[in-house]
Amino acid sequence: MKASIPIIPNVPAAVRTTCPYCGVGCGVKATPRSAVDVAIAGDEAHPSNFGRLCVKGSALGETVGLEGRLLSPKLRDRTTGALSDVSWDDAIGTVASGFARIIDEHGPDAVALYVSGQLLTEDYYVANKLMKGYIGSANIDTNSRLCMSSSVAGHKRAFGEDLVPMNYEDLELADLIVLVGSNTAWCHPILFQRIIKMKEARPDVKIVVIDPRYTATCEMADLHLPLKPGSDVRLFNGLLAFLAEHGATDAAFIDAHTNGYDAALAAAMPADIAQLARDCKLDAHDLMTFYRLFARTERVVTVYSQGVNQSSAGTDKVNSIINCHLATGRIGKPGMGPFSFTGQPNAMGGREVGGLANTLAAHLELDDALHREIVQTFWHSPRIAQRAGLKAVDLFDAIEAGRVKAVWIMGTNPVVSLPDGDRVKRALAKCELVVSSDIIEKTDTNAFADVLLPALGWGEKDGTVTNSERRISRQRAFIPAPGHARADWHIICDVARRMNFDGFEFEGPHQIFDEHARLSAYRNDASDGVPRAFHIGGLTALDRERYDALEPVQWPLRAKDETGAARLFDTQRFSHADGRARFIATPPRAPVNAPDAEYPLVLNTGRVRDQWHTMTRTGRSEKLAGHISESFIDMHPQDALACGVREGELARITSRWGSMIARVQHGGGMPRGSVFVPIHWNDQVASDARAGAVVNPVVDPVSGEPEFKHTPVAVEKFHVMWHGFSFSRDVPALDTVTHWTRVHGARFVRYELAGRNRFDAAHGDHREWARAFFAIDDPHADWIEYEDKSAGIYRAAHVVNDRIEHCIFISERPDLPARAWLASLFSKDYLDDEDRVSLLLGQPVGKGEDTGPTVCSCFGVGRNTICNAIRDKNLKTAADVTACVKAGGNCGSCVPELKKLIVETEMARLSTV
Ligand SMILES: Nc1nc2c(c(=O)[nH]1)N[C@H]1C(S)=C(S)[C@@H](COP(=O)(O)OP(=O)(O)OC[C@H]3O[C@@H](n4cnc5c(=O)[nH]c(N)nc54)[C@H](O)[C@@H]3O)O[C@H]1N2
Ligand SMILES: Nc1nc2c(c(=O)[nH]1)N[C@H]1C(S)=C(S)[C@@H](COP(=O)(O)OP(=O)(O)OC[C@H]3O[C@@H](n4cnc5c(=O)[nH]c(N)nc54)[C@H](O)[C@@H]3O)O[C@H]1N2
Ligand code: SF4
Ligand SMILES: [Mo]
Repeated sequence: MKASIPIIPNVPAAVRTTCPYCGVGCGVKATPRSAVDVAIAGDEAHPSNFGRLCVKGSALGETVGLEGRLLSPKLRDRTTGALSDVSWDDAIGTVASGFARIIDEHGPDAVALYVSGQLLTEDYYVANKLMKGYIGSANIDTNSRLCMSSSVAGHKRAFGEDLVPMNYEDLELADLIVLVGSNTAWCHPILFQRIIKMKEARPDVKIVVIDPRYTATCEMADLHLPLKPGSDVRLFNGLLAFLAEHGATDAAFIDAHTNGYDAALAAAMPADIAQLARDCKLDAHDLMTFYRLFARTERVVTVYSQGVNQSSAGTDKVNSIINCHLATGRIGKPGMGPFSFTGQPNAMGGREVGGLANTLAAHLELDDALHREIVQTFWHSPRIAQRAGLKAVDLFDAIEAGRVKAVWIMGTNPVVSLPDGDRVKRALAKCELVVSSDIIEKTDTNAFADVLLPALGWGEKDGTVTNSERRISRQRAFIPAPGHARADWHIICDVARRMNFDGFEFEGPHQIFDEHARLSAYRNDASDGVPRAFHIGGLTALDRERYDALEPVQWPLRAKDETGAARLFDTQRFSHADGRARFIATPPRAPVNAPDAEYPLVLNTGRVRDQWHTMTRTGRSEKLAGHISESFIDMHPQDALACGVREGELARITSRWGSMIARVQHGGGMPRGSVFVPIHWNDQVASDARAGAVVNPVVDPVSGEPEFKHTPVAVEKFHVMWHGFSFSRDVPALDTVTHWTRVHGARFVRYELAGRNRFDAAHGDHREWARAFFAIDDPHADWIEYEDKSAGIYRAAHVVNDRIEHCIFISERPDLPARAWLASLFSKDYLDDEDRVSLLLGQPVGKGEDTGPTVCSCFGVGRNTICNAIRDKNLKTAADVTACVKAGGNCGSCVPELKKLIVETEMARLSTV
């Protein structure tokens, strides 16, 4: 019988807050049991998720610990490179005087802020105010440039303002959902589940996925169009021409509410369908099926994400999609419209405050004198930036060229996330003053910082975020501020005040939010200002208490008695001065860099299910590490053959800009000619796996968004003589290892290892090498060891007082044993005889079969367990699998993978009968 859990008196109440990861913006209930132990549940009352959380959200409790946190301000000694703790006073003084000196000597454009869609709206608002209204430069850009800027530019061209007209409910009201360049199943999991649920209730609803890869999202699709990378504009131009030709357009809507239709149609060039299909590398029949479906279905939602935005034709891709909705008048009504899914939790909030280098604040524009006058008058600021600042990629070029001499980076990790990442390193190394506000001390970017400022993290800070459907939600603090960390808005205001700027006397985020809300309403009409849809006048004058109690609410919300608009454009009035939307002519362009003989493959980069960006938070969860624990290069088996690499081996991927190393795999549904690499692994967690180092720095000419999905590359075998892995309680000495990846465990750290030289020759006495590797002093330690020199196998476990402390497995072949049972030994207080025999044999004895890599992270169910159950119990549906082995029964993120395993197991069965 299990021991009963002691009941803690005065259990604290759950705090209702918002998930800090994706733009779905799910409500979370957090119940702190101690400063580092928090129970997490979905908030049933939140209208984005109604109580559900995906696997990353569910694992939030594992990421609030203080390990690795930056807890006090630090300055770097430039000669020794050493960091030392300093007081806040010194740190703020160093930043303020450094910025002031450079501004004095070189003008305001010699300094810059590089901020993030993960800042809260209040942080973002004051950063933008400081730069544009007080320093007087627009050199503030954000990682949203890498993320949604093509959508911003596309919306502004079409609608006259950056507006997402939609509502999540529209996904449930649609009869056709087109997902373009969006791996919704992995990147917006809760919206994907809402779509699945709806499809279960209404099986006639059709789902079309347009993505070169066969992703987890495709498991639910009626039709997958694996288009040639970069050919989306052709595909949607073809659709526009088809709609026109087949009388499926809404002439009355086009006449009354739009401009530019004829020019857009002419540029769409009614193409010969067979030729069009060849240009998009699609089956002509499939293409026609999609066109007919779109033409005949009134309620269509077209969702788009990074396969659209992150392209040298990103803005045109966006407009080619919007053109089809305008042509059919399918916008502003329930269940239809173009829907840009935002990536980061506060991508939208950043756009509201105008955090991009070419926008102002409150949806006002930098390049218009009246707009500038409105903002400057409202701020009473000494100056206002007169022209657009440098966009992210240009900004780092200017840093490298020495034109920008000081940069303050907040809440983003550009060494990992910008394209041509090695150039970003060179730029930061040359920069006179690099300041970084982060929650984590050791990041690839912080390695270049002169000043480190400790920010409060999720759970510790207060403010608001806006999700993909314009819904503003509160993030609320539920654990005390650790160490000397301060809220981002607080740090920014401290620096601004030290620079002698007024206008930064805020007592709390509620006052900043109030100013932001008042600016949205200020001169927001044609009489003495500029009318704009972004208006949250109804949220002004909230005192701390009412701000704290703010319920999730959608904008616009012009007056206090309003409830917020579910949908925009319901009056068919757009934000251009004449009230009409614009068709934009989008003549197709090929991606800037095409594959050639030297770099014959196209590199596509993106996300995996259980990691968030540069892994500073999700990388700390053992549960999340189980799904995919190493970076990989996904490619078609025939391409692999042509490159001389095999599944499971290490390969190097090289472009004209840089290279990285990862393990080859075939499971990701890659078409011929493309390879896919995840964006997450970086120098903190792997020796050489930064995808950004390989990516070309080409940008979209309108939005400045990088072409992350299309870099010509070559793949070659990365020769190693041995493979291995180690488990230890501390970080081992990695200098004798050629390639490594760190995998986080709650009670251990695991390294996947590989070496270039023959293990025997290079490492002499194996025990001595292992002792040095783990820095074990005790020469009389208890070792369990096995060695087979002829087969190049070495296994050793170091045991202290019967407890395992370290172990290492080396082999000349990549046929190493499963890791899960070894990990479980690190939770034991002593090893029994069976464990010791298992360690010697290199496989678990009497422990049952290896469960395989984790598929269901919530219940820790492995692939082998699932496949065995499918085969032995003849399971046919994901629900059968859940009933049998629990997988998929909590957050549901793995349901698409369960479906895939059912098909694969059935195929394997058929091939053996
Ligand atoms: N698990 C997880 N979820 C996340 C994040 C995370 O880090 N991890 N990050 C969040 C953020 S900030 C963002 S921006 C979103 C991104 O969410 P998504 O955009 O869904 O994610 P990506 O994996 O970047 O890319 C989407 C798809 O675009 C496809 N693609 C590549 N080239 C083309 C093309 O030319 N045309 C088309 N049609 N498709 C193409 C890729 O194959 C890929 O499957 O995810 C958010 N959610
Ligand atoms: N190759 C390739 N590159 C890409 C993409 C791609 O698809 N392919 N996608 C791009 C996209 S869409 C995005 S959004 C970016 C994301 O890229 P980044 O923004 O660089 O990635 P994150 O890991 O989210 O970085 C957030 C940083 O902020 C810190 N942090 C967390 N909370 C706080 C806080 O409250 N305050 C402060 N000050 N810091 C905090 C974290 O520790 C971390 O260092 O990557 C882009 N880069
Ligand atoms: S879908 Fe997942 S990651 Fe995105 S907000 Fe919801 S719980 Fe967080
Ligand atoms: Mo993003």
